[in-house]
Amino acid sequence: MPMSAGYIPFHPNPSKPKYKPPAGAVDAHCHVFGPEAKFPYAPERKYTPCDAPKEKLFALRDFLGFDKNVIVQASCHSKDNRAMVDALDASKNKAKGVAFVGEEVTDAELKWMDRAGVKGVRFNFIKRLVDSTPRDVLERIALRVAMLGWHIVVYFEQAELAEMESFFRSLPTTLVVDHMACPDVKKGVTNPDFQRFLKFLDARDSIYCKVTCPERFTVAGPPYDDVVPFARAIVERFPERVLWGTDWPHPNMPKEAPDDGVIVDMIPKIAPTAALQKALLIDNPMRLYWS
Ligand code: 0GY
Repeated sequence: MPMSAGYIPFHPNPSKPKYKPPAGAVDAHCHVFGPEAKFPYAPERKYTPCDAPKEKLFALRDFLGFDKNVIVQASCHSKDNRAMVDALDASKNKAKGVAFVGEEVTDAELKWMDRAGVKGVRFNFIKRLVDSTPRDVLERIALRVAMLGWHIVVYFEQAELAEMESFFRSLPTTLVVDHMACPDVKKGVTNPDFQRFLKFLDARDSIYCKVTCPERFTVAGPPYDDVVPFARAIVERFPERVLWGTDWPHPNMPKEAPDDGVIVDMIPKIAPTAALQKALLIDNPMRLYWS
């Protein structure tokens, strides 16, 4: 299958970051796509990406100065988690995973993923990426994965928080919010949606937040300084509950492929001290994914 019209492949030649991550640093949000010949994309997908296989991900990890990855199942593979699990198996314990499942998933499949290093499931509420799943189905999945000690990653937009908040609070596991719940950077950090999101994080200490995807939210473009105040506000207020990731291979970018070296060079702007960087890149992801 050809890529979706207008789909922009990942950057062919990212720059070497000036920032050197501490030894053992984790890229806690990235994906593998295909290769399609071995792991076909799901029939119900909303886009067809370019292949982004595990070998490329591991080479980028080393080039950027990271030690480990958390590989998140993307919607183009839907509930077929084989490409992600294959990458975990090949990683020599340097990658853990987040799966996407339906309630038809069997206990044997959950056990297979658990053994491979899957630590969570993703509930994706972004309408352009997935069809919606009824909440009672999600609740049943949540109970099953809670028994495995997994967590739930939620991908949603801040404007929807008011409507979703009580559902999120009812879930029985640690939550991890993807991409700061997509802040509208034009509105500034004082806008009510972002402030409500901070309160949501405040209310329960078992909610983590990924300070990821500046390339998706920026208006100014690289080096994405307009996103820094949002990420930094979260890192400084919740240092023990933040995660960082590249989001490689950056699916569905509207204009250009981001340079991963530039994204890494944001780290000292959003986490200005060595202690914050250690929490963001090592302590927090190790606690969630490797302990
Ligand atoms: C991301 C974001 C996107 C895609 C997916 O599941 C997905 O296909 O996550 C997106 O297009 O916003 O997490 O990389």
